[in-house]
Amino acid sequence: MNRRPLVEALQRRPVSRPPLWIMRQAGRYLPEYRQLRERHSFQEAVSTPKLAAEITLQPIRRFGMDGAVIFADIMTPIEAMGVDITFDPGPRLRPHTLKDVIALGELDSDQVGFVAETIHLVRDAIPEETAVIGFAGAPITVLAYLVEGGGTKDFLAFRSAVRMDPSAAAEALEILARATNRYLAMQIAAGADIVQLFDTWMGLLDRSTVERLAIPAARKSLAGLRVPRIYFAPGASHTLDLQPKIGADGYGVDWRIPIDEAWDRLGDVAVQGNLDPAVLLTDPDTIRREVEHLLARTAGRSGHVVNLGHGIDRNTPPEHLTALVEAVRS
Ligand code: 1CP
Repeated sequence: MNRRPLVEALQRRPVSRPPLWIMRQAGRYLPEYRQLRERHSFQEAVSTPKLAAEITLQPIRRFGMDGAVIFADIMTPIEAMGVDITFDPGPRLRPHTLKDVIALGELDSDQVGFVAETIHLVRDAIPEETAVIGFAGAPITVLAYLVEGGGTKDFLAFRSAVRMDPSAAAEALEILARATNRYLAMQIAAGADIVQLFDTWMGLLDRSTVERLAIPAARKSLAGLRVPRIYFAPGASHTLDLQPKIGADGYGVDWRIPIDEAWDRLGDVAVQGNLDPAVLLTDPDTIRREVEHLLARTAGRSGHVVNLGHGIDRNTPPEHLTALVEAVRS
């Protein structure tokens, strides 16, 4: 018996209204987050369960979303595997060869025990009907950061490394997929009701590489996990027909193509997202109009989760998110 609307929607069961959460809902657009970050570094906040839980709860208190996404980063398990990482504001690390990545070995779940502890604290503090959302980075996206040593414009070093030695890339992805699967299983054991795999940079790749490398790695990351699983790759409309091979329950879509068209390409699955984050930089009237358009395009389909087509922009006025939540619920 699970009465959490977000879980029900991802299982494509009837819900009275589409559930809603927002990618990056815990973070820099909230004054209470910025205030806490004046006293604590990003990594201190992530690795201290009381602080991470407090940040996770901030948007829930203000807006009452249907899901609370645990405050951590896609590179958190990689740090736990012994890689030195700093954040400025994105991850910065020594550039790794594919061989270096293969040598990382296994993730020891005890090294990310603070994430489990954060999940316990969040579960105890949120309403019964609110879902706890666990997450991880997809192997190809995490590999992109490892090879580049941080975020770059086009990830050319990563793309050329994959072109040069696809079999070493496959081996590195195998290592990362195993760690990701173990990390997500640990979050589910701690109480995560759903999990999302973020594949932010998959869309940089050609279809053939996606099919041969990115999709099998994402599939292995989600295999055997017994809660609803969402896969999200922005900028990847050219791969929507391939993505169902990952075997997720729901798929996030960005704002570049209409949600009903994306849904038709994905097939018989739940679908999340599609609102342009730029909409939240406009005004309440525009936000209401865009929400009406979105809901009109998904009317009659089961398994719709309202969300943005990528993370919320840090310059978003919090009142605009209130307008979005009210528009969805009215
Ligand atoms: O205070 C700060 O300056 C830290 C900024 C920040 C935050 C709030 C970073 C560094 N990570 C996070 C938290 C985070 N990251 C969450 C949990 C909070 C929530 O969603 O509410 C999640 C799910 C992520 C996931 C993440 N990290 C992704 C995938 C999602 C996406 O936006 O595409 C990616 C690509 C990252 C890498 C990363 N970490 C941080 C930044 C600023 C970035 C991206 C920029 C870069 O590539 O340099």
